[in-house]
Amino acid sequence: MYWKRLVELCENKKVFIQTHNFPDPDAVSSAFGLQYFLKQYGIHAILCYAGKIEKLNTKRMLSVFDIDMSYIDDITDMTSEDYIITIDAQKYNANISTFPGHEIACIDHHPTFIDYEYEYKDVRICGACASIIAKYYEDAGILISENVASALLYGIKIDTAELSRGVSDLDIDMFYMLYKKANLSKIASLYSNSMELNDLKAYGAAFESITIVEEIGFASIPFNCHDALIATISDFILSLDVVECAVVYAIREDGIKFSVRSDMTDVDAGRLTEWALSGVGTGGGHFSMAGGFVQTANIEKFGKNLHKEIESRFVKAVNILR
Ligand SMILES: [Mn+2]
Repeated sequence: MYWKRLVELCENKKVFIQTHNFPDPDAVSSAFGLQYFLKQYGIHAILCYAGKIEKLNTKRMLSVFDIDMSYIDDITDMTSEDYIITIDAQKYNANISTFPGHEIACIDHHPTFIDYEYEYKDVRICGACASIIAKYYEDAGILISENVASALLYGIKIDTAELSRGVSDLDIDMFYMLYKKANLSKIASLYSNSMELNDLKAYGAAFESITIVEEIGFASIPFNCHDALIATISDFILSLDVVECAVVYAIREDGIKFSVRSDMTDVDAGRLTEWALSGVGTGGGHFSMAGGFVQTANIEKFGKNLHKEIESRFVKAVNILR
């Protein structure tokens, strides 16, 4: 009956559901699923985010599932009295902006890095936040619509790379439950036409630059490229048979953005990235996927040969953490 506490908290309040910045399919579907869940109890929540919805398939989710999400600048009436539920993200994380409202609740599937006293906290380590939201329906005995089931299933599919990454029992159970209720052709439509022509340029640059050292594949993109695309390219490079770990980075105006993907069973990708970038930038994430960032001012710390230095930092970090 844990969810009742959330419902009670939100009664007669203005409620916002905030995803992490640059929301991905899991964040969007979880926020949408929670919005619909709360609606069953007469609570009308508004979905909001900062940053951009970058990837084409995430943008298309909004029309395919009829999801209404507001960019923070378009919300002019949020006050400190209003309640915020952070979803697929936690307050004080680097990937979530602070909005005027009061963060009373958090539902997430990532480990907590900085504690915060929410009135309601539901953090479970699993493959997708959408699985946690699907469980709310099951536990509360609320009928899930075909549309919401489809959105949540898509969130699980994408965040777990088709049930191949970071999967827990909860993900499997919810996948099975949602699969029977979802509109599979709607989901299939999100897999076709998912790439923009400009994305190909980033793929091209990454392929040109690829090097492999001790089963780690390194690739760089020497121009502005959004986070989601760097991550997709990193996933792609990990699929090479000779690669156990992929490190892809883009040199952008604000600094160097890293995306790390790993199949290694003995090294945590989040810790690896943190180690490799220590002293120059920040890094962290999950066991099999992580991100990192180095500000422009610190790039010179890598010395003359940026790519070589990045290679040696990651190789060294793997050997230390092993
Ligand atoms: Mn997620």
